[in-house]
Amino acid sequence: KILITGAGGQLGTELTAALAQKYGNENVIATDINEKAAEKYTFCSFEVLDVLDVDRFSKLVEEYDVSTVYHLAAILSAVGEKNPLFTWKLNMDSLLNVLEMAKNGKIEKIYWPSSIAVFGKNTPMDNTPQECVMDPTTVYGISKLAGERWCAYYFEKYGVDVRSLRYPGLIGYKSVGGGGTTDYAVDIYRAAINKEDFDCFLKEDTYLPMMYMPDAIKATLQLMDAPKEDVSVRSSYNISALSFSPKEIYASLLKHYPDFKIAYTPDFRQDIASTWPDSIDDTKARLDWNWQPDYNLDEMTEDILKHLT
Ligand code: VAH
Repeated sequence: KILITGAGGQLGTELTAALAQKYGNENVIATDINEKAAEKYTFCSFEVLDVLDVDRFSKLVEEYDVSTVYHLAAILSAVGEKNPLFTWKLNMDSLLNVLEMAKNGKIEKIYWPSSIAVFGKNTPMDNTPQECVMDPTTVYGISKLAGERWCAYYFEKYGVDVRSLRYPGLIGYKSVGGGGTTDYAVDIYRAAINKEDFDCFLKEDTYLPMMYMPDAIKATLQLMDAPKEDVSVRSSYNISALSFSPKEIYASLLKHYPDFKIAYTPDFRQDIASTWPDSIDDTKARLDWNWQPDYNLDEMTEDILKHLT
């Protein structure tokens, strides 16, 4: 059985549905700290879970006979800056708890998302390599980088089968962003469709690596399906699909909504975005488990508009 934490979040909403479809509704347990997330889970089991509650977490794992945990619960980059110490505690303690459960033989396999937020000011910005200088500036980024090292440590020392991707900004239409620096690219579609003007919190020329949610789901399932011996990276894989600026996503929407208007009012999130790469080199993922994205920017826009209108 598969247990997902943070199942009410932007990624959790879509990944849980995909896992239920692939492995059967009866084999999936969605959990979230927010009981309102239960509304999304009429098709599978749902449990309220605070990932810092170690006792309840291991009880659920036992009760449901869980073998795989997708540990998605985390505080993201922008909101994390409002409460740095708690962000560190939540992101780190919860991961270590899951890794310990695997080390102690309670679960067999872990998926844990990392992020391009592990990179920083001294990281090469274009085609950022798998291995390079990593000097994150946000607590979220620091926790993801430390988390990556813990994952590699538990794999090397204890043979824990933990797998991870450094997601770029994820864009989907089925769920809303959770307080990240890349959320503008999710919100801009709703504004265009609702015929509202859009105020962007990043400058027009801020390039960031991004990915359409179906590609993120595909990559995650592919990595988790890969034979153990093919997974050569046990910290976290660089993974790439798109790279665009607010100006370019706006241009992509203008083709469908010629009257759509945008203004740029950069705030503290601009400072975060400025330290992240423009584009990512994901050669390792392509070589190890045949990663290849399906959507470019215009295809993503067309698909989102088709579903939302
Ligand atoms: C954030 N969307 O902005 C997340 C992500 C690519 C960064 O991890 O915090």
